[in-house]
Amino acid sequence: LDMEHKLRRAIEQAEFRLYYQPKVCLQTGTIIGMEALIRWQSPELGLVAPFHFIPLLEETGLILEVGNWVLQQAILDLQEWKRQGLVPPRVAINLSALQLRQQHFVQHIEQMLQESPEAALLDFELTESVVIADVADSQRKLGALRALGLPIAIDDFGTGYSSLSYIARLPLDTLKIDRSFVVKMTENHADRMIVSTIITMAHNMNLNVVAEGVDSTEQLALLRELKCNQMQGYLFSKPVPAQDICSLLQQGT
Ligand code: G
Ligand code: G
Ligand code: NA
Ligand code: MN
Repeated sequence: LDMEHKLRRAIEQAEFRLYYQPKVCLQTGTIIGMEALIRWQSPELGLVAPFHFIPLLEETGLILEVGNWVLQQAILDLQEWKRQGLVPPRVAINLSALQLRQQHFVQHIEQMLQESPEAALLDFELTESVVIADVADSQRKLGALRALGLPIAIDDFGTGYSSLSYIARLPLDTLKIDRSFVVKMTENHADRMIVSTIITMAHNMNLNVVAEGVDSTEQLALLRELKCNQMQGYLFSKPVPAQDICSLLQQGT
């Protein structure tokens, strides 16, 4: 079976799983959000990371179907956490270009909000390339999503080739500093300057700023010094299945 057939079968057989990685406030140490990260539990290949299948889902358009599953599953998980008496924080959903470009994407989200109040706890992460591909369309749709109360983050910030003038004009809430800068920040002056500059710029633009891929206490200390707002990374937790989030959320309350 070629990869596309395997992925079509994975959809039919419900082989996708949603993992969650907490985002932590650097001032209080509490969990203030989680990123939903898809995995493929393949009978032949084991647990497959998105890097190996998202590009093909995007090329084939199957990402629309899988993206809808991600949205529905996140809502089901939020409902289950609430049923257990937990107070879940916001769940960030990664959006591919094809998803945002759908004509009725905003209406689809509006409908989800009407059907399940938990949808109000979603927010969205988009890469620079996704929003820059059609600035007018992004401006309209991101504005509409924010008007519905759903925050927007730019993911992997600093790695794209986008014009800052576009980024500055988009309706946004958060910049996520790409892991590649954070990882080298404590050893490399240039990377430290990039991280520091992104944090300052975010604050000047009234945006929240999250450091991705934080995996050492040295990085954490430096990010605190630089007044970064939040961190996400293995230092606090790797991405875990929905049921494993419960103990993390209980510790946090
Ligand atoms: O979990 P991991 O670090 O391997 O994820 C790598 C990347 O895969 C993420 O940064 C994100 O861009 C992408 N990704 C993860 N989950 C999803 C998803 O549900 N939808 C889309 N479109 N991309 C995702
Ligand atoms: O959406 P995005 O591609 O930025 O997803 C973040 C990816 O980075 C996820 O696939 C996640 O598994 C991974 N990740 C998160 N924290 C860390 C970390 O501290 N170290 C490393 N190496 N990877 C991380
Ligand atoms: Na992301
Ligand atoms: Mn990212």
